[in-house]
Amino acid sequence: MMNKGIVIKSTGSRYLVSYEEDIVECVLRGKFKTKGFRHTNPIATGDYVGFEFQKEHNKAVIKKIYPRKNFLIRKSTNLSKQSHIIAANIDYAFLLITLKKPVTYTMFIDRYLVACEANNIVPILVFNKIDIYNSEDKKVLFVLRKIYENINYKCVEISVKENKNINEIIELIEDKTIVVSGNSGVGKTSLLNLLDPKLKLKTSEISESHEQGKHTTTFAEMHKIGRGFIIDTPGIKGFGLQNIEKEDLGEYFPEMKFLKEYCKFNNCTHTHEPECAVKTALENKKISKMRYKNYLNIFYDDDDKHRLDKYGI
Ligand SMILES: Nc1nc2c(ncn2[C@@H]2O[C@H](COP(=O)(O)OP(=O)(O)O)[C@@H](O)[C@H]2O)c(=O)[nH]1
Ligand SMILES: [Mg+2]
Ligand SMILES: [Zn+2]
Repeated sequence: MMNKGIVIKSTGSRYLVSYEEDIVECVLRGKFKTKGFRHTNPIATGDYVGFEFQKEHNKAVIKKIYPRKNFLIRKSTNLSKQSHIIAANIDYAFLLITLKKPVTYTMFIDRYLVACEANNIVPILVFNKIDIYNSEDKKVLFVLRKIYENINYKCVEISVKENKNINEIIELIEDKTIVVSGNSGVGKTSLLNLLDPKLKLKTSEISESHEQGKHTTTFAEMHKIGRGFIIDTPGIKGFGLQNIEKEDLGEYFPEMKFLKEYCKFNNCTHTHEPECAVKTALENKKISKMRYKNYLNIFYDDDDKHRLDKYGI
């Protein structure tokens, strides 16, 4: 009989599958076909799989992988053109943002949002460390929230340190699969530890380059939080931006997407074209200038791999 579970950890050939209240160790047997994919891992964390128990207790074999609704991918750096799936079937991507210690730049936020839109993942902006914000920071936070809420991105303000508004996070998690991203030091690991003190994951202020280096060899692991799952992502490098055509970039900025039909040219890129509805909206202050600047930055610098690396995308 086939059972359906969700892969919470994959370590090469063995998979830990969450099934009802148990964790079942599964293996893959024989050749496993993943049509149209050239990934180093045929099954990823977050995959729903069908498996059968074997005679030996607590051993099981994966027989089926269910279609993915989305996935986060990391390109291999070697020449094999293979890629590694970090996580699959993500309901929400929490982007942890801090206005200080460290500063999260809006360029980073907007690149991340574009990557989410392009990969069919719903992002949620989680502003952390509100305990250290002075009145000036709070003003900035207010303005930022307004910009992003106006284009329908959900925003939450929390303090992991002072346990503020964590109930909002818990309500969002519910029975969902969530990835947590953000610059090094914004509190990703601290949040996970707060949500489940049993985890006792190591927090630190390690440098970004060190963190990226460390993560290139490890696999993403999901943690069960209530009925949901949460993944502390090993970086979001290669999270899809390089596959976006310039002409399509506007599709991933919601405020531009909806205006495009009013531009003179139906393939308007909102850059050099006349009678552009996006530019009119900018002049009338209907859309955010900051977002438009970031749009131009992505539009013109997309080929610059080093710059993308700098942003960790
Ligand atoms: N003041 C303050 N510090 C925090 C908060 N959340 C995390 N930190 C601290 O920020 C540092 C980095 O946290 P960590 O969880 O390792 O960040 P990560 O790199 O995103 O996993 C640690 O020293 C945490 O104690 C918060 O809400 N307020
Ligand atoms: Mg961490
Ligand atoms: Zn236009």
